Amino acid sequence: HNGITRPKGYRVSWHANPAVEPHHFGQSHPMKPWRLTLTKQLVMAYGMHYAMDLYLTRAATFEEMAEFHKEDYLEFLRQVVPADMEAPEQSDRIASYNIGDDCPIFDGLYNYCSLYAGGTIDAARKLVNNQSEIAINWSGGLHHAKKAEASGFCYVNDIVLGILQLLRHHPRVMYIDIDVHHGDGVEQAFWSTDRVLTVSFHKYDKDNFFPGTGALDSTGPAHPLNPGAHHAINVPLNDGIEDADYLQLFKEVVGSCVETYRPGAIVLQCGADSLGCDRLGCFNLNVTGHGSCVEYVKTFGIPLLVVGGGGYTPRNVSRAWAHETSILIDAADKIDPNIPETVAFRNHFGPDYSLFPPLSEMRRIENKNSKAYLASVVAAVKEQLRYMKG
Ligand code: V1S
Ligand code: CA
Ligand code: ZN
Repeated sequence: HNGITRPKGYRVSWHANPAVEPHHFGQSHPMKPWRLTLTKQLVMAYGMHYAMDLYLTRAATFEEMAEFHKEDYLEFLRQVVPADMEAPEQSDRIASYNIGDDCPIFDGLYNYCSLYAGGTIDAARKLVNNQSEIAINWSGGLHHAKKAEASGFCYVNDIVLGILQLLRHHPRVMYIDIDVHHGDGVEQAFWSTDRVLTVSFHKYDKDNFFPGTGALDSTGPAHPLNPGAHHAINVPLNDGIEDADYLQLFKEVVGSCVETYRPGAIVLQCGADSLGCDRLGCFNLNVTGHGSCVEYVKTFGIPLLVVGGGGYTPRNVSRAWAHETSILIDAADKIDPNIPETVAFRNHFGPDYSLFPPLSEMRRIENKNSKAYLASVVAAVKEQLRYMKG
């Protein structure tokens, strides 16, 4: 391998189960668990696995998932099969759990959900037990799932389950979400507690972009009896934001939040659909710009749980998550930007075979975020943080 070794002074654990990877959402569905295979192949071709503790994750148990989800919903996920989509006697339940085109029933659905959830729960427990300072589960990050409802390709909310583990030891946990979509499921789960501060950066268009929530002034129900008031931070953005503006905004918002809130642990959702050229996204971030956010969060030296999320152009998802793995093990400077000859599925990375192709040049979307707009968002967040101090 290429000289990546361990002495870092902190431990990074990698939590994965290859049994997640072969699940299929269906022909035309954009979510491809196979992107995890591609990510792992890149990480291994660079030798990054030598610098982490590798854990084969178990499936979360029914009881573990029931710490957030309703039992009748989990029971449904456990027994439903694709043929039930045609069964008239099942149609009411299927509709009530929001199963459909976005969240289809596919073979092995419960296995898929319990494996990615088990990964995030295991990763959180590693941090809590002081056996790791940074724990990574790229198969997790499914931020839209609700207590008794699937949403936006998410069935079980592994992030909520991971945060619940962290809350057993840490009085305050901060959640940061750089997926292009609003992290509505996590926000809603902790809507009425001051023990979790949620911060989501996302494209916001109430009527034309999923899920249509996450406005700047949506900060938690402002009732005097709600301790969670002001503990949801939303950074709504328009199409086409570029690396430099995004990073500056990210540092100002996240920096002020960490300073004010002083979390004991941070959960970072690294949805890669905020990259340029994403099949569903509309931002212009490069792999380096996306990675700089991860690097900045790492500088706080606070126990860190890193999860995946969206990302619909698999070659770029795997580039971003491999690069971010190298940042987390402090080896980004030892990585050759030319993708190794030895990587499996190397054809996916042509014609450039670079870890950092200039995504924003390839399909540039007009930047609709003025400097004045971004400055006004930062000002509003800082004003919100003043309320939070109490
Ligand atoms: N944007 C988008 C999009 N595309 C699809 C889709 C396309 C083809 C299919 F065969 C199935 C689904 N669905 C959507 C969005 C959901 C985006 C979820 C993002 C998830 C995440 O990255 O944040 C985390 C993993 N759904 C919609 O826009 C809803 C509809 C309104 C339009 C699409 N149809 C299929 C359902 C209703
Ligand atoms: Ca987001
Ligand atoms: Zn997304």
